[in-house]
Amino acid sequence: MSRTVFITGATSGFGLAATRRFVAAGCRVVATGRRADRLDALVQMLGADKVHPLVFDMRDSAAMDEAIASLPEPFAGIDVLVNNAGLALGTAPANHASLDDWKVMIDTNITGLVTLTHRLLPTLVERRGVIINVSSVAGVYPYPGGNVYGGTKAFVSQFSLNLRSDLHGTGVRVTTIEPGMAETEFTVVRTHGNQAASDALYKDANPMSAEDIAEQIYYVASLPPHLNINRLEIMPVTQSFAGFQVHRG
Ligand code: NDP
Ligand code: 8X3
Repeated sequence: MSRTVFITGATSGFGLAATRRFVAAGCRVVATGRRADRLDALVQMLGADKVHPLVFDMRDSAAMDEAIASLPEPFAGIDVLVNNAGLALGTAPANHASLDDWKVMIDTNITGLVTLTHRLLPTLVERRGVIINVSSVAGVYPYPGGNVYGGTKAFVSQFSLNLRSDLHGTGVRVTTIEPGMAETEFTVVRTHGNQAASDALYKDANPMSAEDIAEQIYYVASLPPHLNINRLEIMPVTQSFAGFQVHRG
């Protein structure tokens, strides 16, 4: 597969693993994130002809525009957009949560994602491309402390379905990937840097790995052009559902 894939959040977790997976399959990757040193290391590892780094914050639309405008050939012709950059902040119930945390999640997971999608849609339509949006089971199933994070991911899932409707007839494919528990830097970020809490969460849980999700992203992107997976929900075997809660008294 020789296509150009634009992957947001390529400095860690799913995005990093997906970058490696697509390059292994012969693709070029535009790899984005805020941590320039990590993107530089990716370029060193995989080659400047394979990976083009773009350093920008998803919440800064001017920086995003400038970065996209700077893309050299052949990285400018985007065939696949993987909207992966995102985060959860906090696990407190809504009445104790930080409003600042909520705004960062909304600005990154929603506003950043739709801004980038809007910017790249003309190219994606022209090239009959693929859009893969990384949502979450948290956008499908409620859980205590999921409040705004789950809300942002519900937005991502519904936005994806609506994109499919609007892009009807263009040949552009749109898929939402909705992962459950996967061990990345996600929980360290969610807990504002608490590595011990992250280790405790995943200990003996046999969670999914970044590579597990990268493989699904690659699978979706490499389907024959007449097939569209609308949503792909995936969990580790060790994770399932708990029931409703009832408060008495
Ligand atoms: P990581 O924390 O390992 O990676 C997150 C990536 O997003 C990093 O590359 C980070 O780059 C980037 N990112 C975050 N905020 C910004 C920003 N403001 N601007 C630019 N880039 C940003 O987590 P995951 O790999 O697990 O998460 C990837 C996606 O998967 C997220 O959308 C997450 O919500 C989702 N997800 C994760 C699950 C899990 O259990 N791990 C399950 C379901 C969904 P940098 O910090 O360098 O900017
Ligand atoms: C992250 C998955 O289950 O931790 O999106 O909310 S979960």
